[in-house]
Amino acid sequence: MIDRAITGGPARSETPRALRNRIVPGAVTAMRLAGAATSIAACTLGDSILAVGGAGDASADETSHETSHETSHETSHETSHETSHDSGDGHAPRCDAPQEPPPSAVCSLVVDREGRADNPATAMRFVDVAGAVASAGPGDVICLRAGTYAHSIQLHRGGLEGAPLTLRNYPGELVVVAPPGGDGILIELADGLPAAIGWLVVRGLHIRGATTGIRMTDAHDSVLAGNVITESDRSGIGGTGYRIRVDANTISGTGDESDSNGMHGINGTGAEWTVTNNVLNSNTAFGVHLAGGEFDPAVAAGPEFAGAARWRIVNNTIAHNRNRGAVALWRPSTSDAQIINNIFADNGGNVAIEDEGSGDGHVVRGNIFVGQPLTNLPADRHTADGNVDVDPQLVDAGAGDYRLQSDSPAIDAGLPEDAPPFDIDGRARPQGAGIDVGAYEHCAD
Ligand SMILES: [Ca+2]
Repeated sequence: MIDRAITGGPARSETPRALRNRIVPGAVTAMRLAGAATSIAACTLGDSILAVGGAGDASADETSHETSHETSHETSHETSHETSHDSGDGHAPRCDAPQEPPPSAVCSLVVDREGRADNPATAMRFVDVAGAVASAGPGDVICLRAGTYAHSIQLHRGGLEGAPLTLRNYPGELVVVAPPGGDGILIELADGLPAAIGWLVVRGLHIRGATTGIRMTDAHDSVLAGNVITESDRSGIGGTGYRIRVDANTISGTGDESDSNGMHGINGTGAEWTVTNNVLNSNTAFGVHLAGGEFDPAVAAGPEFAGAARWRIVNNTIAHNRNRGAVALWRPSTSDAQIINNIFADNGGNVAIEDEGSGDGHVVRGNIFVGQPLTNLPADRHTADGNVDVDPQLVDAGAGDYRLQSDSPAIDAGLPEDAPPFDIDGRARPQGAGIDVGAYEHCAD
């Protein structure tokens, strides 16, 4: 519900558009609170900067250049970090991860249960998430203030192309979603109906102990970025979707170790997912499970929400998953996967990329793997080159630090085509002489 005491700002209808012109997309991982330094100013996030985050965030339907959460960085919205990091003097971009934009440039709705005094004057304030979702529309950005939200959150309405609806943490704040039961975030138009919902962004949330961390039913053109999902009973991210971009998330500790199936980092059905810059570690089953299936109009809103065709799995680090390998390709309708520039380290199962009766057309290139063979895909169903069996020299994987040591063979060893322009921390790629393999771009500074 709206806290009417604080809604004295601009008329509701003016807010989203006004903000849209100022919003800087992304900056996501900054929310990994840790590394965010002090360079907000350097990023000059002024009114001149981009067209909405939205545009960028909606980019799941766009091309490869915006595979990063910092998307934005797309084309016409240039002004972001690229500029600030490359100061125009021709030097390589600096190592600094980008800073967050100020909340006033991001949030059009704020959920604040405590009545803080520093909420942006232009944002409508709510005391519960459901109230904010019910009032939000295309182009809106709902920011949750710090704290633990001990309930599931359902996004039952979508955005529009170029004007997505965003649910995210208040910039710089730690937001934990920890339902006592049920999914953390549920993206679903209505219960029980095969209906599509689209143009949504979920960003910068920590989701702990949910059934599935983020679950979708027939979602399309949506972005899940910069979230930290731990100890889901089932998968970290799962469901049916089309043109879903899963970028710069950390998903770990899913499932019950006694069950080797169904408890994956990412478990998706539907076409054209882009999975980039994620760290998927210590989950019970696979890191990424491509769950193809046949289209049934009684249960899916369209054929694009069935099968698992044309996924791009690029620059992820998938390690220490317990009972299964890094990636599974399930059923004949899983076809034409591109699996490029990933690190697969010491996962369970027999092979890193497991064929489970998949279709053909898969491309496996430029990956580093250790601890098990790369794949059991038949030669006539995939092409492979540039994959190397070597220890990637991670900083301290046992302690959850999957960055690269300074002598890692993954440094500058990646293939530039299709690599996301930013890494999991929002740092520009490449640093140094080339693209690194895995989720992190090594920084010499
Ligand atoms: Ca590099």
